[in-house]
Amino acid sequence: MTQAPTREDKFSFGLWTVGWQANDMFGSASRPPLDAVEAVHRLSELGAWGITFHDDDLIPFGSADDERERRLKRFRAALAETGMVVPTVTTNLFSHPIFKDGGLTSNDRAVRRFALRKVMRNMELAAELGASTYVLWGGREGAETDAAKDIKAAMDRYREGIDFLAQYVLDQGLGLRLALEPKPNEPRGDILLPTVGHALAFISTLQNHEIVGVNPEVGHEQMAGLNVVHGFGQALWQGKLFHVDLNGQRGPRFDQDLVFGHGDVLSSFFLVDLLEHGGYDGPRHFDYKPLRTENMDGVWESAAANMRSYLIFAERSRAFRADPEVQEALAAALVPELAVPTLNEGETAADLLADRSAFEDFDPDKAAERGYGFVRLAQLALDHLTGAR
Ligand code: GLT
Ligand code: MN
Ligand code: MN
Repeated sequence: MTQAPTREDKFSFGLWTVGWQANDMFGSASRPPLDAVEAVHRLSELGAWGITFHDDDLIPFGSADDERERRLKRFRAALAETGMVVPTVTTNLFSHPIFKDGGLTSNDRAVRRFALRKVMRNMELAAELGASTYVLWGGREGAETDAAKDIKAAMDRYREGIDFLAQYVLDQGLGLRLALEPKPNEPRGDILLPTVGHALAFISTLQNHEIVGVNPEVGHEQMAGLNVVHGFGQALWQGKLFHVDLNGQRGPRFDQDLVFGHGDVLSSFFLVDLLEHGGYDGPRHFDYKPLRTENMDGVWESAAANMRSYLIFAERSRAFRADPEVQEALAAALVPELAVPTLNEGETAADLLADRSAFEDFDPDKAAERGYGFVRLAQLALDHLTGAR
């Protein structure tokens, strides 16, 4: 039986997820607005540990200072009452029409300056609430026509913006790390930094690259037809997996933001296996949209479903790894051997050239006869995942 979620599981939710009123391209809202205070209480009751938000989720764009304070006071009280934490905060640089051509990479310089100020202001709030990660999703940083955007200039401005914000964090001692969230398209026709790979390459060009990493989202990588486990895995390997957005997606199409596990089940299983056993210790953050068909009961049902899916996969992954037959199959498939360096310690090119067994006496045809047994392993995984074992 899968355990109920606890704080130790570090499950967190965006306020914009359970709070989504389900207004889409073709229809108006199907649910009432959700008070942030209620969201904190309900998520806490369900066993979540943290809540995250965009500035505008909590304090509507353009609110006067006293209104801002009033809302923050209620929110802080709800956190104090429940013990819920705010591990991560982000900025909305995509809803207001001012950002229709982007925030940090808008062609309009005044918009870029306004965007920086909006992020800086919210970073201070993030630090004050104890957050350690600041997510930047550049949903409007992009274009529909290549005639409209000088990509090299846009990358210069993106780098200028992120480096400036990272420097601000360092100068002010805000204690935040920045996590860039890739997405290939939607709402823009094409978005800059479309995949984990693009984002990692971009980060390596930054002055302040140490405090900048990625916040990959399951569905966004799958929209680009990519393997999520590989993307998250490489980010982890590079020490750049600062945060994760877990959800579900069925292949390359519009951003579905399904409940985690309700998309590609097998990939979700291996992703949880990676997070649980690969050294990731950050929040398990869900960024999904409760289906438009659901009323508020369904919203809470769906929030619980994300955590339940994760815990099921974690439990199945432990069972998979503990199974002696799996261990034997892993060994037969030489999975552990990949951890052995290809060269001996201190071995030089001359040493390798002198090793006749590596080449002159090596029989490629004989070696090619071996089967790796990967299908057996894949089936063992499926057996465990489905509870057949
Ligand atoms: C928006 C987007 C998400 C991002 C959020 C952070 S906002 O809902 O679809 O993937 O994570 O800005
Ligand atoms: Mn996301
Ligand atoms: Mn998404």
